[in-house]
Amino acid sequence: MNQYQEEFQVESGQRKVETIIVSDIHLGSEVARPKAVRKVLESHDFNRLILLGDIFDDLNFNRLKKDHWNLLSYIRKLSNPDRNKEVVWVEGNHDEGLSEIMSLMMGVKVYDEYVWESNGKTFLAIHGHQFDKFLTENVLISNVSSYVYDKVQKWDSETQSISRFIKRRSKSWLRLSNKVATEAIEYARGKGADAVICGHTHQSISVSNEGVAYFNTGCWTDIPSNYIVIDSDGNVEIREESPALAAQRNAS
Ligand SMILES: [Mn+2]
Repeated sequence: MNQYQEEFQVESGQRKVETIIVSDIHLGSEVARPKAVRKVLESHDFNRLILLGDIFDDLNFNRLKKDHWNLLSYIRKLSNPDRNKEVVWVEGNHDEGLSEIMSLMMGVKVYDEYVWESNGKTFLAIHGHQFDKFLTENVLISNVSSYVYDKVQKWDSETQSISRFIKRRSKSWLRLSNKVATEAIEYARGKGADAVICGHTHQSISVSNEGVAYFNTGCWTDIPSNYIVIDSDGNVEIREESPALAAQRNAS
């Protein structure tokens, strides 16, 4: 069985997990992939959904297309108390200020950071821009560089090889990714957490340092996109969307 078949089998039946975490969907931007996000959510049976920030790209709701609203309405349905699912929104730097209004509209609780326990382990979810004050303003999220990156991603939408190359080779991106990891681990240690989960850097990685584990969800603007699942034993896994899903990129 090759990797494609394995992934496909997972997709064809719902996978049972305790928690699923997605971040950096950037609804409203040209490179958002709301249909793909919805498909991944639908392929899992979960008790808790954590939207780990930058679900929106900015405050301009006019940029939201039909598919973008569809994802929001799907999330609203998930948060219905009858569904018995906990839906948590952790604010990112792009959706700061928006989350409150969306929480009223969608019945989702909004947090700066969110702590929970699973199988005796303490988990902390925080978007990650808090560990990136200088770089946020000057490199990744600066209007010019994110505008340029956005355009490159759009133009490069067929393979995304150029965007991925830029991300892998960019020294500032690597610095950002490492800085957020290091500071998040220190912050989590101070809070007595065993594991910390961030988004923000768009780079899915996992590292650990002296008993504290760090995981980054990656993002939903690159192909293939990444997300995190945590099972009831507290095992954390960074997953990549299946090739079948990624192949539908043009449709989403
Ligand atoms: Mn961010």
